[in-house]
Amino acid sequence: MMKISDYIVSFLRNKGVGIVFGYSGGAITHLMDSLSRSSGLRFIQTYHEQTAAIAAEGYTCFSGTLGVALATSGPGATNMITGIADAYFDSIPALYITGQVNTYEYKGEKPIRQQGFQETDIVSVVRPITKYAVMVSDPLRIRFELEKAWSMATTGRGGPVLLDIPMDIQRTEIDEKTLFGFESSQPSKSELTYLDGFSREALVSLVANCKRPILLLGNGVKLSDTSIAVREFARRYGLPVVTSLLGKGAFPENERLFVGMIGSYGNRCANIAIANADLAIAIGSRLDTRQTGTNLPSFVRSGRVVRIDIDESEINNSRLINVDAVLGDIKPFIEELSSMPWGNMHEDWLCYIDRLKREYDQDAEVARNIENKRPYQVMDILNRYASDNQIFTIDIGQNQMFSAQKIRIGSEQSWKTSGGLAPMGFALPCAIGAAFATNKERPIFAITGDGGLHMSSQSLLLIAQYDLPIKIILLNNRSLGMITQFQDLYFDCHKAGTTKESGYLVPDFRLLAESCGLAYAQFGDEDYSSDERVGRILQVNGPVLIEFNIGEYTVVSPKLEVNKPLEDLNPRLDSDELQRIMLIDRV
Ligand SMILES: Cc1ncc(C[n+]2csc(CCOP(=O)(O)OP(=O)(O)O)c2C)c(N)n1
Ligand SMILES: [Mg+2]
Repeated sequence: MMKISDYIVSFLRNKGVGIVFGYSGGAITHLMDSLSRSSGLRFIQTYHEQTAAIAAEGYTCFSGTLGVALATSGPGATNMITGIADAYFDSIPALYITGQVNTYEYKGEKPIRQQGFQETDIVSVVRPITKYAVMVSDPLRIRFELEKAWSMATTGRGGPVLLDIPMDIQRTEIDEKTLFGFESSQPSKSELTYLDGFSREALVSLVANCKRPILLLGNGVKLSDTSIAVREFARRYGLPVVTSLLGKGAFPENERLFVGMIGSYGNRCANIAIANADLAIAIGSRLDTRQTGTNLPSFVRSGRVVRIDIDESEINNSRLINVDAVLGDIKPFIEELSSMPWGNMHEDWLCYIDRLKREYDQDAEVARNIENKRPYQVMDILNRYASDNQIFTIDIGQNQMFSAQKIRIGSEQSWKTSGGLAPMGFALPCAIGAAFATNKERPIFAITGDGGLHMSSQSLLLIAQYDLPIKIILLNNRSLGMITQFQDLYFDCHKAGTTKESGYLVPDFRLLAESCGLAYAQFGDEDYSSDERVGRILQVNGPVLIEFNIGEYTVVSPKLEVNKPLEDLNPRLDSDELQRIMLIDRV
């Protein structure tokens, strides 16, 4: 006989999980007790359930197994929602376990709000943001539900799952031999399906006739672990590469073929390149508005977009009209593409890309359009001092876009940020998950703004407590910069809740760091263009919070305004200059 909470622990251990993140509470005490008595599985108390939920995502991305986070019923469970939603929108498998009141206390179908203390129907709450969520109210189903949840999280397009386990179920003694398992009814698909009249022959013809091909790499490339295959394919045929915000890192960004990140805050050279392409192969990217802009005809202006995606619903939701789609896994698609007649290296096109990069890469952009260069100079320093296997985790706001536009991810480095939900306070918990997943062996830069750091301040203690190899890079502009830039553009510079004058303050981060026993360094309001002192601190072992005062007025450039063509980013190029750099007519 075995207690169910012990059974759950042994299930997780057998799946290779080494760490469980979470926060205690009455309804989860049995599982916590089992965890703390187990060997080979460590519980990390995260000081906030949101930290646990996001750390689980970071753990998944760097561990090869699933991140697991647990919380008690009611407030513990609701505090995890932000992380769960984030995992859902960015397709990250993770297992969330919540405690629940005893089954005999649960209100069930009664038309009341609550019966047990801290009872909350978390399963109904998270249903739209999970791939699978269920309350385990029959002890005999525990094995089935664990296996089913694990399978749902990891097959097809990944995502979070939640098991809600009442206290009396956690403490039930069961005979393992009486438990039944889960058999996945979905056979894993390896064949490709060409959709809506598109065919392999049609793709061959596009490939054979294109003159300006480009690859657009999305999150799916990284999630499916196909970066290496995609890189080899791109190099073999000399195909230029752009990425989405989440696809960054799928291709080494210091190679000639890499053009940049596209989208609303894309590198100007990359947006112009994809506007001029005549064949864009979009791999594992859902082509959302932040990538294509809202002026859809400007996305691959006179050519076709061929997309491969694992999620048919995403394909059916396409807003672009020049798209052909293939449903299936990336690996066989790359194999198929590799066998097609790509012809010669497209040397004219590559020379054009070289020119775009020379004239419109982020260095050129900053030199030309940015007055306060400090945030971008910090990025230069990080590029200079990053280790070959550096992990970058990035928060939300201007700091995210400074990083995305300027950080150059090398072939063994990793980039992780949030795309769909984009919750402030993401970078530190994600870095914590990554640090535990990599056994503290890879150095991490966690880049954040003042607002995001304040929101995730519980993480500071955790980082110090476990001596995690995380350098927190704080870009402090004493404002919610991303929103002030929006207010400047659309509200006549009127600020509301985003600056000191409009009611937004920042704490003294030195005191905050010191109160957590975390090393701290500050760089004042100055030019960081060649700062070796920063480099020295970045190279010291162990965690540190490095605060950069970057001035209160910071601007991300370029930025695409609503309804503007993709290549016509703000600040806008003079129309003659823009037409001169375009290969095709803009009308
Ligand atoms: C939890 C949450 N609340 C609100 C927002 C909306 N939002 C997006 S960026 C931003 C400002 C971020 O400020 P800060 O962290 O200081 O970064 P900065 O833009 O100044 O670099 C806000 C409020 C959000 N993304 N997440
Ligand atoms: Mg800020």
